[in-house]
Amino acid sequence: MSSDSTPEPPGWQRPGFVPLPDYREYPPDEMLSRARAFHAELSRRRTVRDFDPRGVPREIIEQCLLTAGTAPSGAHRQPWRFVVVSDSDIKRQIREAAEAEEREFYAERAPKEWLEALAPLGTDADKPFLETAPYLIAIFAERYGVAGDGKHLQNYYVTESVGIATGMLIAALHHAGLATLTHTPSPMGFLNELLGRPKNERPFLLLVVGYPAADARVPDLQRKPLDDIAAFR
Ligand code: IYR
Repeated sequence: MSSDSTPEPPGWQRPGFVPLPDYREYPPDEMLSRARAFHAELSRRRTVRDFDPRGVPREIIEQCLLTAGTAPSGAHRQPWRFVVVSDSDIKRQIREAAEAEEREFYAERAPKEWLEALAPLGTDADKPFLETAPYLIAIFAERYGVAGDGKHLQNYYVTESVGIATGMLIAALHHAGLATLTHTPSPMGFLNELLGRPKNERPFLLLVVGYPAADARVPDLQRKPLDDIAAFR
């Protein structure tokens, strides 16, 4: 590409086209049983707030991150960045910073209506799981890329792309047999500082990952039936 054209990410090469690799078509009855089995599998996922301190082999996390990285993204810019924290010092610092924000949230910032909406979940400003769980995955959204010559490179549909990748990560971790908690201390700019991330990366959420505590309890929630979440026209 000539130098006056739009900047491209380092190492970027315009891809050629190839025949769709490895698509698998199943007979409709098999599709239905696969769809049912996948729903049954993901139905068992519950957000957990009490974690066991047992460690989890890093390779499992790496595999799940590779799955997250298969998400579609705007212009295939893959604007997700995952920072996996297992170091207990860094976890403690994250807990301290998150709890400072949360104390303000629960005591001052949160409107009454929001606190009422949260009441059934039993959450409060104490976040011991940020130290108990073996892994915190800080997910960042790369707002723009930086080309080799330092020029900013526009990313597209960043929030959508990172949201999709995060959903796939949660599904992958669940499928592997791990529990997760999507935690969104707000604001969470402290993550850039503690994890040394550049300013083109916006903290998206903090995923807490590990085994559930043996005595973990979860609210007895119901999921909306199909008619409430979907329409066919
Ligand atoms: N970030 C706070 C509050 C909170 C907000 C929502 I929306 C939740 O679904 C759960 C918690 C906290 O983590 O406690």
